[in-house]
Formats: sequence, structure tokens, C-alpha cells
Amino acid sequence: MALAKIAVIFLMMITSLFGVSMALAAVYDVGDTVGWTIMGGVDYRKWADHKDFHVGDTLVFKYSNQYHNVKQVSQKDFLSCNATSPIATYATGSDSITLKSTGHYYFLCGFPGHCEAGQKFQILVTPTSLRRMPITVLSPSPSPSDDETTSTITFTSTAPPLYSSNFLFAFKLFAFCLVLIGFSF
Ligand SMILES: [Cu+2]
Repeated sequence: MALAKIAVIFLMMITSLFGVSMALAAVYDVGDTVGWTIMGGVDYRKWADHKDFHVGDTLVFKYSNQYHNVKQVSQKDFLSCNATSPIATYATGSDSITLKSTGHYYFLCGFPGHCEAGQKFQILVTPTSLRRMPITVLSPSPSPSDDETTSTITFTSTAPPLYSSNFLFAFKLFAFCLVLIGFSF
């Protein structure tokens, strides 16, 4: 009986973890629905400030390439709005840029005056493994007379914050199942 329960629990764990693993990398539309422009009143600094960027995530720039482009530049060029020596230039009007390594990324529009008008932002890309979520689980007590002990597990996850609740749910489920096993023995 107990073995069957354990088998079911492991199957559930694997299923829930697999379900989350399919959504590992996040895709960010720069400027959200407004896109990459100087006309929509988007504060790109603010837009970037509220997000955690990790290796594997993708930035999507959508814009009219008659009026804008995307240039990845150095910090120095970012600060001075110098678009003449970019690290990379994108100009299709729908550019997906996958963040392949950690560190600072600086983006600006190379059209005259646009960077100065605020069409620029910087991000810090951190390793995927830095997503750590402390989760407290109740460990099953061997007998009712013992005090219930709590232990903290630091779980390293590769999911974006959006999916944290899934992990939390999976672990609550797991903790609940552990308690069930404890009672069945
Ligand atoms: Cu522009």
C-alpha cells in the first residue's frame, strides 16, 4: 500500500516539475503593448526596473523600422547616447534577442534624438540558478507526542517568478503527501 502511494506521489512530483520546466525562459515584450517607440510615453527604465532578467530569457522589440532601430551598446555609449559604435544592431522591426550570458546589457534607439528622449534602457542579466525560493515544509512526526518540527528547504528553481506559485503548490502537495505516508506506516 505504502509503496503504491509513494509511486503515485513521485509520479505527481515529476508531472508537476515537468509542467513547469516547459516554461523555463521568459519572453518580454519591450514596452509591453506599446512596443519600442518614443510616441507611447513609455518609461523604458521603469519598464526594465520591475523585472528580473535571467539567462535564456528573450527580449522582443516591436517597432516601425522606418523610425526606430535597436542597438546594444557599451555602458559608456549608453550614458552618452552614442549609437555610432554598437555591439549589435537590430533593424527588422520585430527583433527577438535572447539573453545568452550574464551581465549588463545596454539598449538604445540609434535614430537621432530618440535615445535622448528616453528610448533607452539597461538590464542586468543574472544566472538562471540564482532563482532561489525558501520554502518551509512541515516534516511528519514519528508519533503524536513529538513536537512538530519545521525545516527550511532552499529550493533552486529555473522558473520565472510567474511560476513560483506552481512550485509552492507542488511542494505543499509533496509535504502533504509526506504527512500521509507518515500516518500510513
Ligand atoms: Cu527610435
